[in-house]
Amino acid sequence: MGIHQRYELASEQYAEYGVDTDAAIEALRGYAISIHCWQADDVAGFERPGAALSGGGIQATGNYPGRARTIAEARQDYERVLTLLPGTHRLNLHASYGEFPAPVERDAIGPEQFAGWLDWARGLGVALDFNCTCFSHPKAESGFTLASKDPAIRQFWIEHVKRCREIAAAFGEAQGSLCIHNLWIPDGAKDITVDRFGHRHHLLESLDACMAINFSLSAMKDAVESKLFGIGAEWFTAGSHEFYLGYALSRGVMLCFDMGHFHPTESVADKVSAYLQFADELLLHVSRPVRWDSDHVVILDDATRDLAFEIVRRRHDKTIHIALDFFDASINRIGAYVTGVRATQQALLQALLSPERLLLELEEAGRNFERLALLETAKALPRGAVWDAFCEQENVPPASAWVQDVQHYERDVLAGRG
Ligand code: RNT
Ligand code: ZN
Repeated sequence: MGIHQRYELASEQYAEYGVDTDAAIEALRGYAISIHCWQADDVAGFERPGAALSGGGIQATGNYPGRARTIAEARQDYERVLTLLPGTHRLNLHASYGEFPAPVERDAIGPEQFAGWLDWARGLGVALDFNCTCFSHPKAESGFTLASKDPAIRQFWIEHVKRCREIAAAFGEAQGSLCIHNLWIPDGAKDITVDRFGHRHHLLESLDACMAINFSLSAMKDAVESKLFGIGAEWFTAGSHEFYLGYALSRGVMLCFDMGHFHPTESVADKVSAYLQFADELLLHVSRPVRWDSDHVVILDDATRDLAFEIVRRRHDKTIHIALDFFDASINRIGAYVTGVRATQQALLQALLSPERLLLELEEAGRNFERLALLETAKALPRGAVWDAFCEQENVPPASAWVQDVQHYERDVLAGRG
């Protein structure tokens, strides 16, 4: 049976539960996902030849062939990824991915090093987001950057973040679409830290110094990303959830929830409606922590699905920005990207196809068994047919066909990369 026929049948089935599949597809089209640049090259960046992820408490494990070694290769990969994704998405750049024909220190970078990215992205109709890079650098080796006790180290990173905010603002102006600048720092310590207050107070003051300049809020907005622990920073992490929760709410910047940055049994989905009682906007790093903040490729698991429901159910005056954050170096990286973005979209689709009106009626009537039963029934409705119809409308391969395309790319392009 063809995609169209399967879709017609699925539509009828959903209609029995009061769900309009055309409307769900239309809504899904509206969700832009900010695709992280760092899966293509294992978070190495292109600051200098042979750059690699070092320190920072994060790790890309695996050695699958085909890693992008240059900006040209990375762009080639992103372009291929985009051909396999329905919808219009964004690219999330890190400061260490600039174009540096000659070395430029991180406290001296500017929009110049990213003009090529902007041109390239404009050509593809893709908007950019941005991140400062406070790791993989000699001045981060102590484990502390903005929360360091050394004023010279703090000053260096403050200057870097200021430069990055300026780059984000330049992106936003040029692309006519808000650029989010997300700040994550690795600051923390392996073992019992006596002066937690001192480090956190430095972090607070550093952040205020970073944020001193106000840019147009239609060009750029700031987000701050909390974390529970890092490798080698198991005991103390300065930028914890409570720290940034307080910072975001008191300074009017966005909070970023990364799904890997909480205790393993905590639900990030549950945090969304709590936080949005006090703020209008937040950023998500959709990721898959496996036993730790492992940044496995996002799949359609319960955590991703629960989060998607919260995104779809948000109140209309609230904004949730969706970004991805995973880096698996052990599998085909183009396949990793497409799997992760499609899984996130499929989670959103599942939420958009949920019989919400009926569920709410049952809930409000106290019919909790019936609510549970309907939730279970809805899981078995044929959303795959709706997904394939969406892919077809968007001229990208359906679920059954994109893997082959990635295999061809591996054979024709990736295999030639040393
Ligand atoms: C690290 C944070 C952060 C990074 C990227 C590369 O734990 O999740 O978002 O993954 O900046
Ligand atoms: Zn993250």
